[in-house]
Amino acid sequence: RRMKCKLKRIFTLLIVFIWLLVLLSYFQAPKVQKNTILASSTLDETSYISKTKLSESEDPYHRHKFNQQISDELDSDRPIPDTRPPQCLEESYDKRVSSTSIIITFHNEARSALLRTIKSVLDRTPPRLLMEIILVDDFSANEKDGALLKDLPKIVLMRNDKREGLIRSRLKGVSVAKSSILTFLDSHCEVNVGWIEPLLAKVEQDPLAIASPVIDIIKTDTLEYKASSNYLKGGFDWNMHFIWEPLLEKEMKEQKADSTHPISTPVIAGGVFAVQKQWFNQLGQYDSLLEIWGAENFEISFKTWMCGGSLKIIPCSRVGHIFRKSHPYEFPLGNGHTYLMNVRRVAEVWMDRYKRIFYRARGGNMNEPLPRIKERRLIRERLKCRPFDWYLMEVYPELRVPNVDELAYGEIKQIYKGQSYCLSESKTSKVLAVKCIPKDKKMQWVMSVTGMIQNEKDKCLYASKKRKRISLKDCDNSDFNQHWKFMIRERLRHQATNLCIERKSDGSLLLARCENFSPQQKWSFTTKFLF
Ligand code: LR7
Ligand code: MN
Repeated sequence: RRMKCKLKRIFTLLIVFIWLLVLLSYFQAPKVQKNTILASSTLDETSYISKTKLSESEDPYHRHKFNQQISDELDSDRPIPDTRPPQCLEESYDKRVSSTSIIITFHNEARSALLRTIKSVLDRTPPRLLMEIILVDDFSANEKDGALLKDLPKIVLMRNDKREGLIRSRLKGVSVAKSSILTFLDSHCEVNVGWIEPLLAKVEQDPLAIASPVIDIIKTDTLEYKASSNYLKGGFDWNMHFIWEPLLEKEMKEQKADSTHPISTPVIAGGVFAVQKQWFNQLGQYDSLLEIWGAENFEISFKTWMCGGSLKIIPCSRVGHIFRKSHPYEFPLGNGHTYLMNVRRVAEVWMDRYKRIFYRARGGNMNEPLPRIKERRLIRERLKCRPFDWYLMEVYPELRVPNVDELAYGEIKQIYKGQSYCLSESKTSKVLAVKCIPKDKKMQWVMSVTGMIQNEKDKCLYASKKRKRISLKDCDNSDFNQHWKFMIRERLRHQATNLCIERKSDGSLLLARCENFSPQQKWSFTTKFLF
């Protein structure tokens, strides 16, 4: 009996021991990876990011123009909200679509942001669709920003031995890409669930299409991931700045009926898109003499449409992008000069006589020679591309094409204590300064070279010498009370009285003595021509 008792005790001990072993091995086991391709990485993320962490007194926006503090604290594989329209979840894509080479160029990117971009791709791209991630380090100050990432799965790392800018860096990536489909990404993105399938499906089924996702917003200050509107497309103003355009009413209806439907866009934002390599090559890739940043999105957009292709925004594909208020890096030849030369190269090849509208808006030296521009024109001939006229009529009919006798047009806007006020015709046919509504018809004005300021209903801004109120009258060029002059420091002067338009706090407008620095007298047009 004693024997039996002893055996029982040994037996219990043994069970406890086994239990302990099981528990121990559970805690020691490596955490299960979400995506099997990540398992082979040897990167120590914490030390990678902490090597470039902010010093105590440093402004978190100083280096990257977004909140680096918060970026560094976020998990590299943080969850983000699925921002696709619900209808997208019912879509299915051909299982046979080809894989893609993803090209990411970067120059002095925040390590945490770059890593999150790559991890989001590895986490949310089916391995069979991901051939490789080509990282092109555009001569970042710290070589290790890129070098330490080279052991992550599927990475192909390249580095420039001098600063090339994003355009030549992307071309360098393209030159080694193994897949037949290229996908470009900025270095501070987070791709969302299901992002790649609809992009690849689109360019596979329509090889002359370029497919862009909806670009969601990762906020500058909080890095919160937010859905952006499903009802926008890309466009430009005559200063050749990229803008987001609301959809036309009939396009809106189409989207509301089927929220998975690709949206035709006159221009792509430029950073995130998929394209067949063969089509990209046929189109002459990018102009390799575009420097640093800018205008390559216009080049690829204009020629894609004009040479027989199309640009689509795919609402079921979502990619977040950190938006910043200014460039976080230097332009060796200056930001303004670089952008001007880039746009000129594109305008001289693709925009025909419409390039003059840009030149009138931009001013500056338009005579600096553009090397090797002839080669770029040959592409247009070889592909027998359509004229820019056609593009404006068929692809971007909502873009207003100004006349040569216009001095300025668009909204007449004043920014006062952070609030924007625009001149607008009121219900009782008066003019008031009210909160701006972009593209609102009542707020659109055209100023002619003779100084008349006219609205869409052919009424002109008027003031009488006696009553100092601003009102509207039928336009009459011989009425001197309808003549205005745009003065330095952006004041609008009434020619008959030499007084300036001033906004009162109730929104009414009066003529007052012109003051050099009165913010209530400062007005700007959306687009203003210099000659
Ligand atoms: O000299 C440089 N070398 C680089 O490698 C300058 C930049 N870069 C890299 C940079 O690290 C980044 O990864 O190039 C990428 C794009 O540069 P950004 O992020 O400064 O550009 P952006 O987001 O301000 O601007 C948009 O327009 C550009 C015009 O040249 C490019 O097309 C960007 O890709 C494009 N970004 C997007 O379309 C994302 C959506 C934003 C919008 C609208
Ligand atoms: Mn960017």
